[in-house]
Amino acid sequence: MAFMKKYLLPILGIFLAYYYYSANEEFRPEMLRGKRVIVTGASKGIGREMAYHLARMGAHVVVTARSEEALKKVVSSCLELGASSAHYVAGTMENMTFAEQFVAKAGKLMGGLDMLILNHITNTPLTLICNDAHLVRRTMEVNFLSYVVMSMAALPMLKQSNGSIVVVSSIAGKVASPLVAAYSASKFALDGFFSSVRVEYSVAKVNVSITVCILGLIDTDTAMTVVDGVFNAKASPKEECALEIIKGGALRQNEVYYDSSALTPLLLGNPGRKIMEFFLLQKYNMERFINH
Ligand code: NAP
Ligand code: 4JX
Repeated sequence: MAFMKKYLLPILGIFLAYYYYSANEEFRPEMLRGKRVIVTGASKGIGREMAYHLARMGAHVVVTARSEEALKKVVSSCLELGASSAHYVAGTMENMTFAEQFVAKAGKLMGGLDMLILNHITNTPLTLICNDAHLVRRTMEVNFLSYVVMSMAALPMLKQSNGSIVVVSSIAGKVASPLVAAYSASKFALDGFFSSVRVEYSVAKVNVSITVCILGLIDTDTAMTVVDGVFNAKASPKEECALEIIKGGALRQNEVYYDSSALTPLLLGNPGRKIMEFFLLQKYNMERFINH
């Protein structure tokens, strides 16, 4: 009890105060004006809505996905909406060489990079796990490994601009989720990788923010088709969801929660994890790995 009073309560207070004040910073759409932004998985759904918001805010955008025809339409709508510039590069994120070269191409098209929004996923059915290890491999490669490859390729440009990496994840990347085991694994992997890298950047004073976005069910055409008759709950609107992701990235927040239930950020915020991360970091001799 005395331990709780002396240590745990003050630490909890500090964390709560930190979150209260960091959440109160104001977002202004002008923050994105003239910024150079990549959006993956932008031929439809949340990715396309993010491209449209960014266009209205006057950003430069490069979008990617596999369907060239859909991307052409997204680019022309972005130009109509007010984008400073808009380009597309079509290709599949199953191919890591494409993922790497895409970032370089996008950087050339925009003359640098301020924000990398990683959003694409491979097609995901709702199904019990079976002996299809190929689906698990493809899911890990497209949903996780290509994100790693792209963030590595983008890092030199992001360091130069003090930019941001935004990773679109899911409640399925925080809690057990039946019928989407491989998808859930890929989203947990994103949390593990990008949360660890965030700590490294903060110790090494790399001024590149990493925002992981934890989304509940969103009303995209894909999601509504896949969950039809299997999962009955309210889906949140993709337009607002897209805006919340951009806001979180622009404000350099560590995490964004967007769900129909206001309880979700409270239940998944996990102060215990943050406290453990803080204390464990004190035990590492990170100095050995930092170039001065
Ligand atoms: P969506 O509408 O199905 O869009 C997926 C995008 O990824 C499309 O642009 C698709 O375009 C692209 N894509 C698919 N396979 C690809 C591949 N092999 N290589 C490159 N691009 C590929 O998805 P969404 O519902 O908007 O979801 C977007 C993000 O939000 C995902 O990260 C998802 O996990 C997350 N999320 C969604 C929900 C939800 O309920 N919708 C909930 C939580 C989290 P092409 O087919 O043209 O390639
Ligand atoms: C069913 C359900 C219920 C997700 C987050 C989620 C994705 C998955 C599975 C959606 C797009 C899709 C196909 C809840 N959540 C979710 N799903 N919370 O990330 N779902 C479906 C639906 C990939 O492509 C509460």
